[in-house]
Amino acid sequence: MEKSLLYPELNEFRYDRKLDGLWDFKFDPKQEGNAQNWTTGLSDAVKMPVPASFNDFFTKKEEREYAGDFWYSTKFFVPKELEDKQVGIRFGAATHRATVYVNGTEIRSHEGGFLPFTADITSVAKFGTENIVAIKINNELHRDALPAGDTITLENGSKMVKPFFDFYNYSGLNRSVHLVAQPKTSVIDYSTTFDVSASHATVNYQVEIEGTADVAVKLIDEDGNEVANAQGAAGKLEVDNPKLWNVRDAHLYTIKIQLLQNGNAIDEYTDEIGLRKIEIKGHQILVNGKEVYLRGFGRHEDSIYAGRAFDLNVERKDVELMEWTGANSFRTSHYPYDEEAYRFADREGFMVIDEVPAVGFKMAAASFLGGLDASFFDGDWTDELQKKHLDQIHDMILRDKNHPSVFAWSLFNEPDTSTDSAVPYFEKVFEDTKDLDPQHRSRTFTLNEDDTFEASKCKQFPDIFLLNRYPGWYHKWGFEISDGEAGLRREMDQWQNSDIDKPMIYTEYGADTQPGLHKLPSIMWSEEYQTEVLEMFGRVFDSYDFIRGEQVWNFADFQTVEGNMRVNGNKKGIFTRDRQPKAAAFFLKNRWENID
Ligand code: CKU
Repeated sequence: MEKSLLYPELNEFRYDRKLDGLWDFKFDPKQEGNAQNWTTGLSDAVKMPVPASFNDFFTKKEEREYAGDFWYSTKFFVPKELEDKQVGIRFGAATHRATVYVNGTEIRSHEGGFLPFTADITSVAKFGTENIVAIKINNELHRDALPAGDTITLENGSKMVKPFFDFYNYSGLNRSVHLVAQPKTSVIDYSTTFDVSASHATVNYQVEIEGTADVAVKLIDEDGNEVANAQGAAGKLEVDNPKLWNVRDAHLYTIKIQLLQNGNAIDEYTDEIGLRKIEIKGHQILVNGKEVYLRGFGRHEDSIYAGRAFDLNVERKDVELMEWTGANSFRTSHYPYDEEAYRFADREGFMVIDEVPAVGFKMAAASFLGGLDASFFDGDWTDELQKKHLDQIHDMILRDKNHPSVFAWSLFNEPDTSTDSAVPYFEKVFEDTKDLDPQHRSRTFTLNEDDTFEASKCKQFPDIFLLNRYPGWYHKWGFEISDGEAGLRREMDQWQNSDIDKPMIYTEYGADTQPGLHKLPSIMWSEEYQTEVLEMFGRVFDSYDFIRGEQVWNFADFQTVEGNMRVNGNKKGIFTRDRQPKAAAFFLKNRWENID
């Protein structure tokens, strides 16, 4: 559980410098790194770009598929000016667990491959000279860890991961590494809530400080004008005629938090926030009192060469393509994304469902990928898993709570909710997380195909229903699709006739499609068939008023484990892995541009 996850910032009081570039890299299959002092640097290392997943750079299969410990190391310079500050190295993501050493001293460990953490190096840093950081990472999968899976040992001694989920276990330093410094008395966190009307907005803020200082807060509009200010660690900023953050029509304000001692500024932190009111009223999702219907995608952080590495170029292209289709939303399936993705979404006015990496909590999903058949929540690993799960929900909310784009927290993807053993686990997760977000956004999770209206024991928990459904693909496929539609309508009728008065968003539906495969009449895997599946779902969505959004699976083709269900990855992309449109992209664009 982190205390502070503010995004790094460079200003008069704070320091931020990326340590990205080519680092030394070495596998440690015999776990000899510590004994051989790899903590002070790696000999016989290969060069590895940061940020990147190591996997796809290699040509040897045992290297690409490597599971176990591996190390990165680099030298870095710490300027003398930082001597009186709190100095740290902030890792955006180390997948999945890591221990950091600086100048040979162990600093800290962290588990959770999709969230940042900072190693405080104040006491070991050498100022005005070169330092060395080494990080030992482990990418194994286990049932008591997020995302869930197994790690097996083959007869030849190689370890291998068996994910219970459908995305490749891309590993390494997947996001930027920053050398950061801030004053010893400094802002470590802040949060905001809003009271909003057309003519006035109140921003209620709260600032957390390390140490003691006076606090002054300013709100600045996009033209650089100060529109409100207040004093104190908690207070209100009053804004007349605010420019509200609206869906696909974003306006941002800069919040500037200043710490003072004896009237002198000693720290400053600025961030961009959006003033908006999100409400869930019956079946409706309202933003600033206006009904919103979500159109968009489940996505992955996935691209060629660097795997799961965050790449601003890829993100820029994805945003362009999402906007071209007329999308207004996406889900960060199946893990929290790089902070830059949310900053971009804030700016562009996307509605984001932010998902924790609680994926693979279902044995049937594992069995689909070649495995097992039992209820996940009957296992003896759930206590340990739940601790990590709660920890990562905490950190995701701490990190992302000030983004106007984030409108809901997805606390699981497709857990097995069909047995009573799931209920106590869900009760605790929902109870323990209810006050983490000062804005009290909706908390939810996606319901798998098997977790129908009748079967799911956990329908009482989410504030919004997220449904993943695959008629037309995993069942009732091809010429049987008309029965698939009939079955889907029967299920939707049950939801409609129930007294559950909440919105429903389809967060997955789709069909694997080989780009360039055309067939008349259609056949599964052809571009024509993908469009027919989406047309079928569109007809169903348009028939039920409680369905308040559609996020197709998936934005782009992405890499998965190899297996007899996948041809070089999951091909349900509306775009190819290199971001070119399949025929379905034009269908969706036409549909979404005509939905209000
Ligand atoms: C998607 C069994 C359904 C699993 N669901 C989750 C997602 O991660 C997968 O990629 C379906 C699919 O295409 O199978």
